[in-house]
Amino acid sequence: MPAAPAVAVSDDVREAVAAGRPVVALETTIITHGLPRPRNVTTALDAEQLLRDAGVVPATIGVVGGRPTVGLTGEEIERLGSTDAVHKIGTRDLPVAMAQGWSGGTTVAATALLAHRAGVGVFATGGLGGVHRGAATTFDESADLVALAGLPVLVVSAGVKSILDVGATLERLETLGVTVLGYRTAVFPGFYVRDSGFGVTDRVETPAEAAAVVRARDALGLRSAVLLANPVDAAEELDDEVHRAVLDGALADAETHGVRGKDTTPHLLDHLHRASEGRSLEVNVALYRANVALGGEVARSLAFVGE
Ligand code: PSU
Ligand code: MN
Repeated sequence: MPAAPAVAVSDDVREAVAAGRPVVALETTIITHGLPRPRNVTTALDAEQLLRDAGVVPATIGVVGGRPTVGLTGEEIERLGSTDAVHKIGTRDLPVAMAQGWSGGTTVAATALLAHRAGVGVFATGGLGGVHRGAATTFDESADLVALAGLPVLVVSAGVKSILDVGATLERLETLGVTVLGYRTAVFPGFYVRDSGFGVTDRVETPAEAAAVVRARDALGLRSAVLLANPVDAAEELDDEVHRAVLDGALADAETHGVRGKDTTPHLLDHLHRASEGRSLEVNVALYRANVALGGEVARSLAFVGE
């Protein structure tokens, strides 16, 4: 008997990939560790519906009972989003999760890997992980960056969060050969705000232009990701003063509590959501929806090639 495949792929996703129909991968750490309950589950299910309404197959990716799964069911998403006993699963955790039967949310890095394995080339998230402040001494740099260096996917994100060292993150993306495209902007977005204070040198104006960059990368045989940086809608961004105040508070709080390693990002996000009285949460949900919608458009654009 052949060994069971390491990655379970739902029939929906498998058939769409085989037929060349548009599919968008979605991560689950945003559900398990990024957003508070019950918004985490409603946001995840809304994202799937938004894609279906646009004629795109959603592939929400996570680990259930030790099984990396591409195309979770609604029930599985609800279960991941409502239990405490779930893990944050990065690339290096995947083999342990499989061997020890964990359930959990996959980070951008682990999700991109699983998406690529299943033949899904477009992935939408809220914000990418990056170089943390103080990384020069802590060496805390998200594994998302290294993952994107070696996986030929397109990731839509609202830049990286201002909790990070944005300048250092952009430098690392350049070193790692990740193509960074501003979507209708020459300014790198700062997640909660449209302007991180840093520029991007390359930009595209339409989903079709982003798709053209992906095709050129593939024609060249480059194995690195394209990061499509989509700024949050101007009407939705976080007020500048609120942003600065809660950000400083969050960083100080993490320092006081000696938060380290994989707990850092969830801790900072949770603090921001509470300190801004939910306003950062609304921004997070809004930009996530926008990124999912844009991912859907790029996936459609890529799928229509040669028809
Ligand atoms: N950005 C968000 N919400 C999140 C994350 C990023 O808006 O929940 C998650 C992603 O899954 C990302 C992870 O891959 O945080 C990065 O964690 P770390 O910094 O530990 O690599
Ligand atoms: Mn880290």
